[in-house]
Amino acid sequence: MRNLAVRIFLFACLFFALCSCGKSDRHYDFKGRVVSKVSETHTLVVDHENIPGFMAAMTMPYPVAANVDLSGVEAGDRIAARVVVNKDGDYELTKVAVTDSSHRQKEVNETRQLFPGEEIPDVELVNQDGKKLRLSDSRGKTVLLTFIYTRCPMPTFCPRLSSLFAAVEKELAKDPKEYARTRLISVSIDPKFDSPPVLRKYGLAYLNGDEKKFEHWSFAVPTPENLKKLAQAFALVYEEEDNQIAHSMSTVLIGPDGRLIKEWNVSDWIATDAVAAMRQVENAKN
Ligand SMILES: [Cu+2]
Repeated sequence: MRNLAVRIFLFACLFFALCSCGKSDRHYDFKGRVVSKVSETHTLVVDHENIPGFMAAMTMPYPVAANVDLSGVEAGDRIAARVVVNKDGDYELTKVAVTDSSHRQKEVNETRQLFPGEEIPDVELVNQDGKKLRLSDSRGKTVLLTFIYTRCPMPTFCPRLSSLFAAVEKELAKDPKEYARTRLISVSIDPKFDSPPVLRKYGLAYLNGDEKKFEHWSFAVPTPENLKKLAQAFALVYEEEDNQIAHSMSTVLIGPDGRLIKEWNVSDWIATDAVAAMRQVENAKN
């Protein structure tokens, strides 16, 4: 869904860039529903109607002009807004008026796909030692998290992701400071089969048998309900069929503040990409 939206969005941007050369700022008034408010970045994620001349109907994040007060706007609100687009194609909302707040969400923590900058759901999992692990336990660390299942027979899927993680693990271990500031988590999408002992055995194969490294790289399994929450948040699709699990891939980078930074939906990234992205987070912090 989102990939399609992003593609349409990029196409719209390109189209806009091509036909907007030399023109001055343009503005469009539209209506929509606030999916989420990201206060830190002063951004609204809006599910909006078609905006003729600018953007097809879709859900996407909009930066909001600094002088617009968002304290009275919450997820679920229907809004009327104005988007101003400058000649470079940059855009922001300059007017935001709540037209209907009766659908305002009381539960801010509803699960749905996250955008960068949003807080990840703090679900509980059980790690390879049978101990409880919460995603919030990693606050203060930069976390690379992916989804796997131990029985996965597709070389370019889970085995590939776990090999990539092993390479990232090795690279991070070269610098003790970096190692201390980072964590890796492989989340099983197979709660039925991937018990802690199964995960432990699987993990050791990627850690050269060094069980001390589980402190840095956890293999954890959620309950089916919690898995559903995580999968929604990270746009992961999985379905059991014929004793296997057909699934998409999602690897996410989570900042020390527990917010989503970046995601990869394929396995064509290489370990150095992830390590570079993790270092960038650390550098930004200092
Ligand atoms: Cu797999």
